[in-house]
Amino acid sequence: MERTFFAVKPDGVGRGLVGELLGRLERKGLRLVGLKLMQVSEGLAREHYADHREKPFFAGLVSFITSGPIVATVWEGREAISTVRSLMGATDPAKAAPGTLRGDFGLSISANLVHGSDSPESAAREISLFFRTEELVGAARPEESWIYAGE
Ligand code: 3AN
Repeated sequence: MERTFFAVKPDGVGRGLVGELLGRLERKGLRLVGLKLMQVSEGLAREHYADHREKPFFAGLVSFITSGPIVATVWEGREAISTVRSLMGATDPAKAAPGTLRGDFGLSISANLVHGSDSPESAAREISLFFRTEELVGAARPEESWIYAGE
């Protein structure tokens, strides 16, 4: 069982796509264990995107993610990290396959709707940046495993 961090960015919230985007993960069979609508501070944004601080688009990343509310979530399931990444589609929505979140709903590379952790290390780091332990609920309940695909 694995956990991953997933966020609907300000463009997804602003366009009214929260239900659609989270619904795709729910219908895949992932279990929602953390959820909050929040305004990201500049400090949190810089920490979240620390790996990108040398990139030319770093300032744009920080200003975009702080430009409006995001929906921060944590999901649990078998191979949750790679499963969410494949549901998201390629970073550039113009190249993302139809059927993926970015392939179906996006076109801009900077306003690309969603973020998902790309490794176990980034998942652990991002979950703890955005959530306190007590805000996460729903540790695996084997007796309900028939509800959730892949457990
Ligand atoms: P992903 O979000 O698919 O993990 P990363 O980690 O390579 O992609 O990039 C982080 C974020 O930086 C992307 N979600 C996107 O918003 C932004 N980004 C990536 N490449 C570019 C680029 N060439 N120009 C502008 N923004 C970019």
